[in-house]
Amino acid sequence: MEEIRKKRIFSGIQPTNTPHLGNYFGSMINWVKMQEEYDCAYSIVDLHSITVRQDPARLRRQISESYALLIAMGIDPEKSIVFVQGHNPAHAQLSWILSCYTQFGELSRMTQFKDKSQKHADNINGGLFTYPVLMAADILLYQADVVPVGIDQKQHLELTRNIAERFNNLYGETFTVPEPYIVKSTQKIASLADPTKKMSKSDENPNATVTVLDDRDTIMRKFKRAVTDSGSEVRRGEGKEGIENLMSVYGAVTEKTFDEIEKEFEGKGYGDFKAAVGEAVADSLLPMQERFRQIISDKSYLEKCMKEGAERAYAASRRTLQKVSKRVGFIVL
Ligand code: ATP
Ligand code: LTN
Repeated sequence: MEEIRKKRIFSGIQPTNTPHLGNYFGSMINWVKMQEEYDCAYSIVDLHSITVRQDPARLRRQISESYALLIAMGIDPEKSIVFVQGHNPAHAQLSWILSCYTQFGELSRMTQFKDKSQKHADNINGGLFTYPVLMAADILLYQADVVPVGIDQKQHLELTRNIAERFNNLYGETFTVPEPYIVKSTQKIASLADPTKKMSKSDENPNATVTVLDDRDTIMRKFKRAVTDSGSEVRRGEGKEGIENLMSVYGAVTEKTFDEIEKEFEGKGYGDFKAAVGEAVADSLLPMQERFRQIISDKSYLEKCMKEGAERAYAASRRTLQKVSKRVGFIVL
């Protein structure tokens, strides 16, 4: 009997800084859960990160730390393919090919490009512009069915689908057309300093983000200072984006619904609620932080995992690259 192929999951994170609660609850927590049912591949996307200037020594450290964090979060490197994007040259190769099947106009419409070129006006480089094509290559190389991400990546996923469909129409079925997997309640965790903005790794205000490696005191202090409205009731509503954001975080940690949270904090003020969110977050991150410290201090284990991950990633993507190369008319040796 033919074995039924498990669905393939692919996702990535940039090693630009320590992951924050937005990355964790918006996306990475689903990476861990999905391992049970699917064939997963997860990548530290170092090539993407240099679209913004990085300090080399710091970037190297961030790549190792991000990789160690994935394992500490519960991603099993024996079960899933965990690798550093730059360790598999097929990503850059497929990206070049796909860039010839992506229109200038399509890339000009990408909001992340527009945002980042405003933010880094002195360095609007070609990589920043073609960033989404590399992301499409990441996903399509592994024939991914589903891509768990936050809402900010939805537009890039749509472009990926368009590129895949265009290529398939021109050359016959080559790529699986992927679906995004976005969990509504945590699709956009907001900055603690400005609830109208998303929590972002590149935010310069340290009080805007809680990273998954922050200690308990820091977490408590940041939640205490989180910007909310001048009211006092813990509930959703117009002008209460700050409180709603904290409710999303609390809900993600405790698996409680908004209704349950409103009931739990009836008659209590923002101070009590913020302290409860801080405690719950700190408690939930503690086991991961302990595992992280063990893994990051074991350099040979990390290197072994990275090497095996790179080999498995290459093996899993080789056929797609060969197929694409043949279809466009290259000679494959
Ligand atoms: P940067 O600020 O450097 O662009 P980032 O904080 O957006 O980084 P990424 O590495 O680009 O982080 O994203 C990793 C994953 O986390 C993606 O799936 C992204 O959609 C998700 N994500 C990022 N920020 C948030 C957020 N505030 N809420 C929910 N998901 C998020
Ligand atoms: N572009 C994403 C990171 C990323 C990604 C991917 C996510 C690069 N390649 C492939 C999912 C699948 C970001 O900026 N958050």
